[in-house]
Amino acid sequence: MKLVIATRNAHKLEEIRSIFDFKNLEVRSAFDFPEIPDVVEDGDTLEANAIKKSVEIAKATGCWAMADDSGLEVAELDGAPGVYSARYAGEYCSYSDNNEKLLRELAGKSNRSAQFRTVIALSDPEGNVQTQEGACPGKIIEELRGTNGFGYDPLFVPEGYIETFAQLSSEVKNCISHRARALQKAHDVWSGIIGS
Ligand code: ITT
Repeated sequence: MKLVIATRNAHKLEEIRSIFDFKNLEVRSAFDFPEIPDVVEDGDTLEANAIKKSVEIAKATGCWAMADDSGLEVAELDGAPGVYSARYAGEYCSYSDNNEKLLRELAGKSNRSAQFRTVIALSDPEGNVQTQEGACPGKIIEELRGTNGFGYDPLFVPEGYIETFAQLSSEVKNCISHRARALQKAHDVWSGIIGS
């Protein structure tokens, strides 16, 4: 059985492949299907976008497809950037533009609580889809620290740690992260379908 990981984010792909044991599945990613156009992520929720990405890629490739939609939810900002995490500072912004905007929005605020949340969707080639979710609570610090990981990792300190995700090793991040928690649930529930 072939399964496509429906992402064009190389960091995310690496994390998913390190966390999830796909056993003897033939695993591909969206990078292996350059002819398929990017999925437009216009849903209002992480769940809607994860479902859209997995269903569109499953139908276009004729394979099972797994998609991850993730976001950073900051309490003081009423859950922003949330579903808009990738484009927080504008349509073609960089990770560093997003981090600078987040620091500006939180300047002078004492409540720095936040969580990362991931929804994983799994679709069969006909578009029958299921989801699992995981979250990782923590806080946003006042300056960038560390170079590992991607996105908002240099600003996020997970609960129970003093280092940011970008200072922690990938082994630690991949044990405790939002993505790890969603994929652990996915593995428990879907091991009869994929992996196991
Ligand atoms: P695909 O849709 O192709 O999978 P993407 O980068 O657009 O890739 P998302 O929409 O799920 O992925 O992610 C939104 C943004 O949230 C992403 O660009 C990062 O800025 C941030 N993000 C997601 N997961 C993260 C993580 O584990 N650590 C830090 N930032 C993360």
